[in-house]
Amino acid sequence: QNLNINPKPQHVVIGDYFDTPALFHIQQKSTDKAIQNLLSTYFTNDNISNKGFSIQIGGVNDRFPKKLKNKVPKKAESYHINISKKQISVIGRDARGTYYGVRTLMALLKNKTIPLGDILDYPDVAARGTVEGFYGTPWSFKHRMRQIDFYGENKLNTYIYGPKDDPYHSSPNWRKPYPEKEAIQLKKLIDRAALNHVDFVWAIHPGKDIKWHNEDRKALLHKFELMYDLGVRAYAVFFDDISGEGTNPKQQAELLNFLHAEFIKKKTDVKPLIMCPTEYNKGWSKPEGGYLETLGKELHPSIRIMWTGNTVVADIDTETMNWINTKINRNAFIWWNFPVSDYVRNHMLLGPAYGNGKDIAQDVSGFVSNPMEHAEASKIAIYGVADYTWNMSEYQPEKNWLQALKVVMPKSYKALEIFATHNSDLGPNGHRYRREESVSFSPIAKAFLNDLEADNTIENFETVRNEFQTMVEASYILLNSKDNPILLDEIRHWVQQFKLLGQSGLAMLHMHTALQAKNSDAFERSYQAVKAIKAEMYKIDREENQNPYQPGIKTATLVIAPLIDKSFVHLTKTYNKAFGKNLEVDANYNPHKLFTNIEQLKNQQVTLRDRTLALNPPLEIIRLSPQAYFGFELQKEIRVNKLVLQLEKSLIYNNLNLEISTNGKEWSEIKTEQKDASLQASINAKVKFVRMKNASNETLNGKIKKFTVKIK
Ligand code: LTM
Repeated sequence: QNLNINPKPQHVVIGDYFDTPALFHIQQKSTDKAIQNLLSTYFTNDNISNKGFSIQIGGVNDRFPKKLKNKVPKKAESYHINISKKQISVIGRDARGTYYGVRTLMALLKNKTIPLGDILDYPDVAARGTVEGFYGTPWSFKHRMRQIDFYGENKLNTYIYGPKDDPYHSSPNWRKPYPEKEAIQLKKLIDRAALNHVDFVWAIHPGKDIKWHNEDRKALLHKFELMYDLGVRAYAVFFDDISGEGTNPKQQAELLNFLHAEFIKKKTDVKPLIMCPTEYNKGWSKPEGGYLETLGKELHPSIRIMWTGNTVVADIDTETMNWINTKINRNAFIWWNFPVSDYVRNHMLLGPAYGNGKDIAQDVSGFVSNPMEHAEASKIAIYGVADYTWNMSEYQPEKNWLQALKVVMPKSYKALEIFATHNSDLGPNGHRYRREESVSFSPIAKAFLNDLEADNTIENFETVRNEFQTMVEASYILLNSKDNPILLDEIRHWVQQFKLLGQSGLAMLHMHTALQAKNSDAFERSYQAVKAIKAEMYKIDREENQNPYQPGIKTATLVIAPLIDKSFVHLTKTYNKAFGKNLEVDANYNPHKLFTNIEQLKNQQVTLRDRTLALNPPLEIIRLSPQAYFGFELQKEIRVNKLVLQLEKSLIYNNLNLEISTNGKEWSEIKTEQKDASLQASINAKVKFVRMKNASNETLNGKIKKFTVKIK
C-alpha cells in the first residue's frame, strides 16, 4: 500500500494495518516550537483525550525504551517511528529529525489505516531546497510564505534568498538596509522558515560594484549584522554574472574568509557560508586563470561553493562532481538551473524533475533548484527535488510527478496532467537545455503526419482527435477549477492558449475530413476557423506576458503545435492543388539567423516581430575577444533600417564597429551614435549581413540588454 509520504522514507518495515484512531493522547517529551505548532494544526480539543491512542514524541536524549532509541539512524536529521498496537513513538536524532518524524506521522494519520512496524529515515543530501536566484519578477511575500510551508511539508531544509532583481540583495543597494516594509516582510519570512525547520539563507550579490577596500568589507559586515537582527542565521555571497574587479578569486576568498572569521565564527549560531563563484560551470571555467583552484585552496574549508554543472543549465552526474570537487577541495553545492525559465519566459516548465544521477549523494554538500518566477507552478518540480535529494537511489521522477500534480491540484489533477504533459519543453534556447514533452503522444503524432503526407489512410486519426478534444476539455476544467486559484493565476494564459491550440487541431482534422469528402465549402470553413483561432492565439501572444526577453505565451511547442502547423500546411497545399485554389499557407517561420563567432552566443535565439529582428538578450556576461562579432544573417538581401544596441555598460561602445555586407566577405563600416544609453545607427541599405565587431585589441565583457534591427 502507498503510504503517500513525500519524500519516500529510506526504510519501512511494516506489517498489518489497523484503523487510524480517532482520539489521541499526545506526550511531548522534548519538542520545539516548530513541532508544537505543527501538532496544533492537527490535534485539537476534538481529537485529544487522556484515553486516546498514545503518541510519544521526543529525541534520543529523552526517555524511550533503549531498543527503540538504538534504531534511530546515526545520521543528521534522522528519525525512527515505531508503531505498535498500543502506541506510536517518534524519536529524532536531533530537533530537525524529530520534526521530520512528526511530519511523517501527520502524513500517516491522513490515511484511513496505518501499518504496524518501523520507519527509519534520514536524508541523503545535507542541504536540500531552492535558490530564488532567477532574473525577473521576484516572488511575492505571499508566494514565499506558501513556498516555505511547502518546504516544511516536504522535508526541504534550505531556502536561499537571492532574487537577482532585488536591489538590496544586489547592486546598487546591497550596502543599504532594507526599507521598513521589506524588512518587516523579511522578518516574517524568516520566522516562518524557523517554524518549518527551513534555513532561510540570505544571499548578497555585491560583485558588480564592490571595491576591495576596507570600507566595503565593513559595509558587508554591517549588512550581515542588519540581517542578523532580522533573524537571519545563514548567509550566502554570490559572485555570478559579473565582470571586472569583482571577479578576482583572491579578493573574493579573502573577503569570504574575513566574513567567516569576523562574523560566522563569532556569532556561534550561524551556519557555514555558501558562495556562488564567478566561474560557476565547467563551460565557463578558464583553466589558465586558475580561478577555481584559487578558491579551493584559499577559502576556509567550511565555506561551501556552488556549482551549476558542465554548463549554466545542466543535469548533474558523477563525472561532473569528480571534476569540480577535485578543483575546489570539497564537495560542491549544486545550484540546479531547473525549472528556472528566465531565459525562456514564454514557456511553462511543468514536467518532472529528472536527469540527475542517482549516485551523487556522497559527492554534493547541497542541492538546490532554481525555480521559475511562477512560484506555485514551480512546486511540481520542487516536489521532485525534495524526493530526489532525500532518497536519491529510489527516486522515480514520473511517479513523483504524478503525485506532485495531485498535491498542487487535489481535485483537477487529471486535467493538470494533460496540460503539464504538453507543457514541459523549453523550445530552442541559448543554453540548449531541453526537456521531454508529449512523450506518449509523440509517436502517434509522427505516424499521423507520415500517413497524411504519404496520402495513406490515417490509422490513428481517432486517437489524435481524442487528444485534441482532451486538450480542450482539460483546459475548460482548469480554467474553471477552484482547486488552486494561485496556480491558476500563473498558468491561466498558457491554458487559454492550450485550449485554442486544441480547438485549432480539431478544426484542422475537419479540413482533412472535408478534403476526403471533396467538400470544398466544409474545407474552407474549417480552414477559416483554423486561421481565426490562430489569430486569437496571436493576440494572446502579443498581449500577455510582455516581458522584454521572450514575450508572449507559447504552449505545446515540441509535438502538438508543429503537428498542427505541418498538417495545416500540407492540407491547404493539397486542397489548392486539387481544387485549383490559392488559399494562403502560412508557416510561422523566421528565416533569418544569428551570425556570430562567439561560442557563448551560438545557440541564442533570434525573433522576428513587426519587422523587427531581435536577439533574445542573454542574461549572462558575454566575452568579446578582439575581432569577435555578433549580428544577423538575413535570408536574402533585404533593406535594413534602424539598428539599436544596448549594453549594460555603455563604456564598451567606443570599441565596437557596425559593419554591413552583401556576401559575408567584404564589409563596410556604418557610422553609429550614442543615444539614450544605447548605440544606434540608421543603415538604410540592402544587405544580407549586419554585425557589431570588437575592433579593439582588448577582450570586452558585457551584458547585451538589447540588439535589434528593423527590416523592410
Ligand atoms: O546560474 C547562475 C549561478 N546564475 C544565473 C541565474 O541567476 C539564472 O537564473 C540562470 C538561468 O538563466 N543562469 C544564470 O547564469
